[in-house]
Amino acid sequence: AIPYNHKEIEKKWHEYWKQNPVNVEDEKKPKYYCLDMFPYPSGNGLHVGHWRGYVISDVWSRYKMMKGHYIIHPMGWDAFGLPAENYAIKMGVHPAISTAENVANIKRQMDEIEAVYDWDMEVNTTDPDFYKWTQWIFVKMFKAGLAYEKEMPINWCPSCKTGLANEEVVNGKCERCGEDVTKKNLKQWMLRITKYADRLLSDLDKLDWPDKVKKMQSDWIGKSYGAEVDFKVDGTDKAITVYTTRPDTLYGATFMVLAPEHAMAKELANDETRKAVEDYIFKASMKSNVDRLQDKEKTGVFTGSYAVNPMNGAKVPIWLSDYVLADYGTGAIMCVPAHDDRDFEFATKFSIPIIQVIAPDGKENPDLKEAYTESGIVINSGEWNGKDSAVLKKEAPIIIEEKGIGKKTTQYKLRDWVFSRQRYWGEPIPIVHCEKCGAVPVPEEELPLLLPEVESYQPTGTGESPLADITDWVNTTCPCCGAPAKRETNTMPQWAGSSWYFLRYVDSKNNKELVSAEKAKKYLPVDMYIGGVEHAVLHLLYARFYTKFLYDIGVVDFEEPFQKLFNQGMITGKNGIKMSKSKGNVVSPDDLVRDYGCDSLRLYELFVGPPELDSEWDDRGIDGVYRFLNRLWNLTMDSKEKNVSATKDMVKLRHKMIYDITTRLESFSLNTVISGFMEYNNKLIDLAKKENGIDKETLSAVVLLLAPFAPHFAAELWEQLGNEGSVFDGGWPVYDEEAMKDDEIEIAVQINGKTKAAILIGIEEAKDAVIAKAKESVQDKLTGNIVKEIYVPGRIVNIVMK
Ligand code: ANZ
Ligand code: ZN
Repeated sequence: AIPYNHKEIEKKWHEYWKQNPVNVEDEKKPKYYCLDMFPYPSGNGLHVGHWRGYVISDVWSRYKMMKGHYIIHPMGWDAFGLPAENYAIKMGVHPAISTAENVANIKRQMDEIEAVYDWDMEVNTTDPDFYKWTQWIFVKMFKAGLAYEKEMPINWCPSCKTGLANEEVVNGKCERCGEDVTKKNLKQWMLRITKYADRLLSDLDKLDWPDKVKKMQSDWIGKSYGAEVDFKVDGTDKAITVYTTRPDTLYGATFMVLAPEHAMAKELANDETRKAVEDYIFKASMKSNVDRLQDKEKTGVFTGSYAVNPMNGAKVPIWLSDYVLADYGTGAIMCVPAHDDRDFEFATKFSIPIIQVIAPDGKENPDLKEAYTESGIVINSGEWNGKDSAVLKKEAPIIIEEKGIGKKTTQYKLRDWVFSRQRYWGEPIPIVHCEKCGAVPVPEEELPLLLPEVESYQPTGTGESPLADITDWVNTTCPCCGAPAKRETNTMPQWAGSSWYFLRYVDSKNNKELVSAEKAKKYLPVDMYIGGVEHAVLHLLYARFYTKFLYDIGVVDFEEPFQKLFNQGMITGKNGIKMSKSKGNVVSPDDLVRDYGCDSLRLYELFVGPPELDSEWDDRGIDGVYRFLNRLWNLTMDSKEKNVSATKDMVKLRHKMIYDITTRLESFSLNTVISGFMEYNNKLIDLAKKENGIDKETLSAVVLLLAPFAPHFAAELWEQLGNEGSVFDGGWPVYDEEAMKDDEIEIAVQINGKTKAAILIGIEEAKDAVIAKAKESVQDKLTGNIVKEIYVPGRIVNIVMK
């Protein structure tokens, strides 16, 4: 028989499928949209880690295709952003040129994966025909009041020389380069994502996503209930409003703290405290939010003023401290040191009284060593004494509202999205600044507003984008009144294009609309989205926000872009170290494809470990899957010549295999699918030895099941077995539960409760016959008087002897 020759077979089918695509649209077929997170076209090309996600999504697409769907499976390029710009700065090559080169190279590498991408749908976020619509969405948001300008201290990366969104600051460091993030006061374009906070939170319930990711999003949105309470400033007619989630502790408020940026901070100072107060405010302005929250030792300054606790009239000192953030709640808090850790620390350091108002047993602890943050019985709180604090926590906001000293509130952690970047390689923000008309959007029919050519891409570091130097471009006229005006010179963040690209694939050449209503209805939304978990908050939150906005303005008729989400784990080098060029541990797929073939590499990408977990790459492991393909090949070719008919055992094995592979695949346990193939292959080989071969129908079933995983191999064997048409039109095999059933089972034979033997019985065999068989199997041990014979059907026979 002919040996398995991966080179010839893969070449043959690769060329054949170029002419005869397997995934063709058919009005009768339901669509299934399986999306990969599109890559950034970096100059380093693809390594075996990148292959993993693409193989997983291709296997899933081909499986759905064989189940009768027309597959939307597109690919494109997320090509704006810092790496291309940094490369341009270093090499003096325009980012558009290096990007195009990288795209061509990666596309060639992707061709090796043999994924069923529809390249007619391809998009590139830096293509003016694409970013025209990125800008259009911004203009629509501006008109809807969702894009606005605001001067405020924002996160600033001194190394990337640009402002960052809160989502891009991870543990106080720049998500991109790892540099410590500082603050800079800049006029920014902001997107009012907070207006969508409630919908972004409640719609998570509709999604078939990993719980971990949903939790990350809901934590980030961070909805909490509480109250705003007004404290009068003693000796004035002014009040300071605090935000609290613990109004049940109001009687325990022994001081108040304002953020140093609070509007009233300075006026609370008196001649004695003024100098210290102003110094403190200045120092705080130099720190980032994360530093402020993580600082070990609390700092603060007493303003010299007092506030009046509205519940009991007590006068409490007003302090400033940077552990209170200006842009959360009201920027002012009432402090309850007995029940809040930070307040406890602060009160201890500055010798402020601590009053306990909740106790687990209702008894005050005169020697409190730390804050008690649990619920309990209310004490030291006038008319509230004796209540359950958990109940009071819910009642207090209503009581506060009735007393007219405040109101109940809902609060979110989510902040508006800082949307401008002071960098070159991004979509220009389509706004013109006119002295008379203010910020005016570029008319929709004039989009795209092209990114002009520049001499120098270098970020200026001053907070202005390199575009600011191109006077010809900057100077324009106001679309509104015609007077001389200036263009906005900031660009959009890298996330702008990726927030909506998945909508464009299905109508990528439409120059009149972002996507036609007809195509949107027919092909969208995405049924399955596959990519890395690192995007859990950033990209996935932004994309959900954009989709909801486009729903609101009638572009699409669904509110959630991605029905199902799968996050694959990373492929790492030895010892779990991330694969990267700088670590020198990158494994290139090219040699492996040459030596073992695309099919073997696809199988090994899945076999290497559970797809949702990080897995260590070991080149030697690919041998195992290669050997498996060879053995299956030889079995098929041998059996084909012998042409045996199916025995009962073959039929049973066939249905068990279909059942096992399908259920494992459905639950995304892709590594156990591959090990399952290997186990069944061994069983088939054993059976073939006994029966002189395996029947064609069973072998064809193996080939069908294997087709999504090893497409060339399966297509070739499908043909070799003499089947008609394409293996991908063969339909997904179905199992018959009756045919799977074993007709014999093994049960234990016990004497006085101790197992002595095992016997095979028919599943429907009668009790008497089973007991007779059992006795026969232990005949030599039946030396006494049998007093009882017990049969637990399908399990054991127990013979009781005296
Ligand atoms: C009194 C109190 C007593 C509080 C107590 C907590 C425990 P979340 O759940 O995160 O919303 N807080 C309010 N605004 C703040 C700001 N701008 N910066 C720093 N802290 C602020 O937390 C809300 C709680 O955090 C509020 O409830 C407030 O302290 C504090 F035993 O008020 B609490
Ligand atoms: Zn104007």
